[in-house]
Amino acid sequence: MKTQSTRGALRRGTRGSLEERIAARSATVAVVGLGYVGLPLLLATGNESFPMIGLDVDPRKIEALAEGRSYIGDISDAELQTLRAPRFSSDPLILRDADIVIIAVPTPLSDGVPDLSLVRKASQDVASALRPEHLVILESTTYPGTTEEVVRPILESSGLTCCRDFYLAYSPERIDPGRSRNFKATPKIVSGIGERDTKLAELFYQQLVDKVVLTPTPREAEMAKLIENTFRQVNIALVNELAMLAPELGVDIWASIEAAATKPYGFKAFWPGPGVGGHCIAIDPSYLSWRVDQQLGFGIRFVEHARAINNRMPSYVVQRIAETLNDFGKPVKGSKIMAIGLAYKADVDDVRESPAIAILEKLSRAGAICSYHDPYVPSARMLGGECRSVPLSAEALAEQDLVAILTAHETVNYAEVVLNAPLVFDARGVTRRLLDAPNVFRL
Ligand code: SAJ
Repeated sequence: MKTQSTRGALRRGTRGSLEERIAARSATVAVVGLGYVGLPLLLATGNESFPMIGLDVDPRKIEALAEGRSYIGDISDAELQTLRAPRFSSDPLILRDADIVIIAVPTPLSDGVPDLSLVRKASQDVASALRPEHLVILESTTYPGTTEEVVRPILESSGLTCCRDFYLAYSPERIDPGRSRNFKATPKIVSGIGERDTKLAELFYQQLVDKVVLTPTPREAEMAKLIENTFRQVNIALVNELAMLAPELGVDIWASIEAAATKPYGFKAFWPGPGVGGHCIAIDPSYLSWRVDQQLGFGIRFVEHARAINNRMPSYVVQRIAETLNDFGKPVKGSKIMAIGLAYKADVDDVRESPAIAILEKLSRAGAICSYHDPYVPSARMLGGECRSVPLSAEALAEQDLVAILTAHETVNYAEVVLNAPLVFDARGVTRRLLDAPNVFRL
């Protein structure tokens, strides 16, 4: 147990070992990449009294943070302003002042192939400032082998040796955008290249979360994250495929899933939708399938089929909307169609990979006159320009030919939508509890 005098000495900057500085929370923590993962992580370290450094290549982010302005929906300006003297910069050399450096940059797909360019760039930035006793942790979602085969060599290009001069670990992010899930209560998977690498990373995360889970090597930790998100992608695809078959079987898929969800064990409900957006579920499973294909020469058919099903949903929803209008003697061409919800999932402002945008683009190309209402998305670049969210009113709804519910934001009054819109196509099942109105059609 650290005596008060030791803690005091460590706080006053007496060096002590890295272990001692982590336990005393005097170790300076730098986060590279201040997006929806990095900023909450920086906040969590600041809340546990670690001195913090935030590094990002985007000067606008650095400027906003320096002024105490948050650009992440889940983090308020007030929370940012509680941080004790954080340092923000776009200059990698600031990392020399850190003891722990965490890389939390995006890992997108480029033409369907994993793109580790941002991880490589961040690793090079860290290598340029690497010094003995640095602990480097990768949090970005990636395929098994990345920490060891991609990050480690770049860091060792500094001339320092992993597990001897500096330490390297992997810990997948578990930030859940749009739901302010308790960071501390979410178990953290951790694994280092060597024994001390693991112990240092474990000790660090023990200061932030209630439960740290170790895996034998970083590969299992990298794989665990992909399993988590592939599980979601495959199960979402399953209910989407069943939703496309259900009408032919005369089945209300929503009622069937609701009934199945009463099973108290061995089942988790997933719900059909207009497609899978966001930068986790739509992307992460492809890292796994690509890696398997790269190493074994074949992809994971489950993942590839699931991706194909989910990617087909926007076209399927457009087809259903066209059929609904047709049943009422209205062609898509010239019809006024308003989308309720543009964000990729409920109660977030993020439109990346949003199926709602794909659907509006398709309808617009078919000649529909498209608009949208989204309380979280005031404007969006689509339909060949900048579109603004239309305020929701009885008049705005009544003048549509059809309203398509594409994101299930909690704050929207769906009864009002059903009452005033001539036709409603509900791709999120939010009208299930409403009166069975003759103008409502569901996925
Ligand atoms: N979706 C469905 N049906 C479902 C669930 C989701 O169509 O039953 C759609 C959503 O509308 C969205 C997409 O899939 O377009 C992804 O939704 P998501 O709920 O998985 O949300 P994400 O992409 O923000 O996933 C994140 C992930 N967190 C991390 O990767 C750290 C995921 O692991 C979390 O489980 C998820 O949040 C969560 O639980 O909200």
